[in-house]
Amino acid sequence: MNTSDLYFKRLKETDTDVDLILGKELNRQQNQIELIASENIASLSTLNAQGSVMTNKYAEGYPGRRYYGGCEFVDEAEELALKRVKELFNCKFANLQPHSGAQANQAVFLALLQPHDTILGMSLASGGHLTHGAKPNMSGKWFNAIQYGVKKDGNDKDLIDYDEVEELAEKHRPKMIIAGASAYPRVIDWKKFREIANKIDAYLLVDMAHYSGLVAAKEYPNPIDYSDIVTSTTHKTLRGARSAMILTNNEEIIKKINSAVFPGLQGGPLMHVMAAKAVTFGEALKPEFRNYIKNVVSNAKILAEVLVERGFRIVTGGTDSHIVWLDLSPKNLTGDKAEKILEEVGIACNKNAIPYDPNPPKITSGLRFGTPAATSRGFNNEDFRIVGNMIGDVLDALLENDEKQQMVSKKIRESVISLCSKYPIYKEPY
Ligand code: DSN
Repeated sequence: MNTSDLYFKRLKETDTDVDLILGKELNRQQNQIELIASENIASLSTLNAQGSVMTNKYAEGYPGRRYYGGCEFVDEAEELALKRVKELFNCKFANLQPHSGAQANQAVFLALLQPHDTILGMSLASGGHLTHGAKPNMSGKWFNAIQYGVKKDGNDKDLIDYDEVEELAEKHRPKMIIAGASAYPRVIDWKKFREIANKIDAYLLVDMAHYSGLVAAKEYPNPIDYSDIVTSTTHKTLRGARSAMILTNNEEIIKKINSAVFPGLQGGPLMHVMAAKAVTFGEALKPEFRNYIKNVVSNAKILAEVLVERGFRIVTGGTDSHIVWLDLSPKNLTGDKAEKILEEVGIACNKNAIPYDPNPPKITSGLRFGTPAATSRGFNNEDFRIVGNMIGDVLDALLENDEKQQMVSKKIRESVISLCSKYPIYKEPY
């Protein structure tokens, strides 16, 4: 494939440096198997909208209430995106202006909390997210952040410890409980979280960033009826524009959220991204999206199955989603080494701590895999069986001598390129 032909002709003519960099990135995406659970491949229509004339427009404010003239068409884009997202997630109100998931969560904090309030979220070490109260993040610095985790052993090993959530909630009486995660592959019991929040009269924020595509496809429970606020990115399983959203059914809360997003936290919304989000939601409303998500989940189940056959342990024992959380400790391997060797053969993933990991976060004993991106380009169950065995071969070779290891890596690199060539990430220029 001549990669630079896939870019706008003008860029190729006017800035060969950037065109070259973009071409290299396209080649990387084409020739690597992308297993980073938070990444996906946006459609050409999304890329068109996100690279459109709406990048030129300032539109501080909300549709019909802007601080600039000339907003009639960006208003149309935002209204359309709002209409579609409400239909998709069956909710009454939405704010689509946050630029990222972290900013969406910050806007919720600004709207509903005061500095030093107590919040209760899942710890990073148990598969939670940085913005749910981790120490280095604003959520952990500005609030009294208490963290819950997963069970250490027993039949429920690795599953969210709802008893602990309840005990911590009753002890610390947080103003907000946060549910949602970054590595947790199982269905989260939103109703249980609601019951706990009700006991102490706390807000319940659900950050469904990882699961929102599955929710849209009705393959994962919709948290909207159980939570006060739902946040999400729009580019993970939802496969769309790189951005975020806030949803609620509560009119008083949306008023506070709207003021918190603008003028509280942000200035001009990115209206080209708004147009692209309208495209994203339109695509997710189509029946084909549901089939896509079913394939994402069944591919993840196959990947987990093969990795177990190859002697690894899967954290939580399996998956209900797009995530496969691998425990490397049965083979005495570490996440940093495994991530690096997989990248060398063209398989992209990320090292990830496992619950109660004895290794520090920069090393870890685990890897996180996800199936959304490879499924978008067409990988099926059989392909994921092959991918699982490739991972097994490469990681097993780490236990062999250098010569054997290099031989296996070379062979797998060739197989990765050959598999990738069957599935172009974009089939036509944009
Ligand atoms: N960085 C994202 C992830 O990989 O899950 C979450 O923000």
